[in-house]
Amino acid sequence: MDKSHNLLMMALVVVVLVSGVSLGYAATHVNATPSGKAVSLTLVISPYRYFNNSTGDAPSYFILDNGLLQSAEYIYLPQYSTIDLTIIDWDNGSSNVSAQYANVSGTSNNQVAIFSNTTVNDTSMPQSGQSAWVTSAVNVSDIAHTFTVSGNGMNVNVPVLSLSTEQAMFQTSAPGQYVWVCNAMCGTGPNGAGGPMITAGWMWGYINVM
Ligand SMILES: [Cu+2]
Repeated sequence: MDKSHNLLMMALVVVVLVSGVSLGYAATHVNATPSGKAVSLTLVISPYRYFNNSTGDAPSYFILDNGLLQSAEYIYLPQYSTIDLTIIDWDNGSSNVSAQYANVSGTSNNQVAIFSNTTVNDTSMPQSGQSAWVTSAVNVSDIAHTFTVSGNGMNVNVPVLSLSTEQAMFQTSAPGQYVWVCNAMCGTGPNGAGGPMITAGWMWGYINVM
């Protein structure tokens, strides 16, 4: 191997190392991608998270990160960035929620794309090439949960229907700590406002914008 080949090899090794490191970093930290590129955030709602002895299982948000369900108590996102949000809801119930949360807000075009929901005239399994229902509002009685962020210039509301996968884009604003909540009364007690509704990492948590 002559000198130019050695140099070429070294350059290749450097490129592979650098891209490998950045890929790994981006995959494990949702806050790692520089602003300008959409950052993926996938949330999963499971109805079967053990809460305690008297409640048993209760619905809970999780972050899907690198193939693992992680606590959604803290969601880390980069400042002034486009977030490509996917919510996968395995919960088939619906919950009381005030009518304002039936409207989609703070996402691009104030819209959400809803796939494979059994209450939106789709009784079949999702199929390849099937288009989503893109909408700015849903029927309030179909809502199982919401993903709602409010305050300090970051106002997002995505109503989540039972057994659906939803996708929407939103923008983060300045660095700081924000709060996400589910406004549907999906918890315990007479109004459904207890248990997971008041427990961080279940139906509310923090968004740390870095
Ligand atoms: Cu909820």
